[in-house]
Amino acid sequence: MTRAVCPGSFDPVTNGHLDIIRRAAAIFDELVVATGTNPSKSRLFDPDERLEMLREVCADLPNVTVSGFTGLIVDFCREIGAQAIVKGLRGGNDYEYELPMAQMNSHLTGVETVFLTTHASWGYVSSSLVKEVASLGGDVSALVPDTVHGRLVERVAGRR
Ligand code: COD
Repeated sequence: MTRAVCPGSFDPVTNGHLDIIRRAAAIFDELVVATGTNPSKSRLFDPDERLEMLREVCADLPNVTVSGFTGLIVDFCREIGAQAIVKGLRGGNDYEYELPMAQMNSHLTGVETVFLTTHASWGYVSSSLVKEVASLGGDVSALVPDTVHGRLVERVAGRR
């Protein structure tokens, strides 16, 4: 049985993330979507809210579970017996950022990183840009799942 982890901040989960999750779920027997915290990024939703949104949008995927993690992603993979980490690539910047992490994770425990290229529709979508546009009143409804859009609009309105 193959088990993989799809880690990210998911602050919030976008249609780009969800596309990667769905495609990875079609490849591996089990997929664990794992929310961590990236200290270099500012946070809009707290960890429990991010988990709740992920659970809502992954509810129709029977081989996907959602979990939080702290510490090293390789330790989480070892803890749950995952053989691979799945990441999405939108372009050269993602590759430059992800390559050393994949190599470091391989060095630490031998875990493989599998890269899926973004779908053409979502290559420009990031959580950071979605948050920025929404906070300035722009329409991001086509870029995030409906349930996320509702929460996002509410959250940024509360901060204006
Ligand atoms: N299309 C395709 N892929 C996408 C899209 C899109 N539109 N948007 C994002 N992605 C991909 C990203 O490239 C990334 O692979 C993944 O989705 C998650 O993205 P984010 O932005 O939600 O998450 P990050 O990059 O902030 O998450 C970073 C982690 C928390 C996963 C990382 O920091 C981590 O592993 N931390 C644990 C500590 C650790 O082990 N550190 C040592 C690493 S060597």
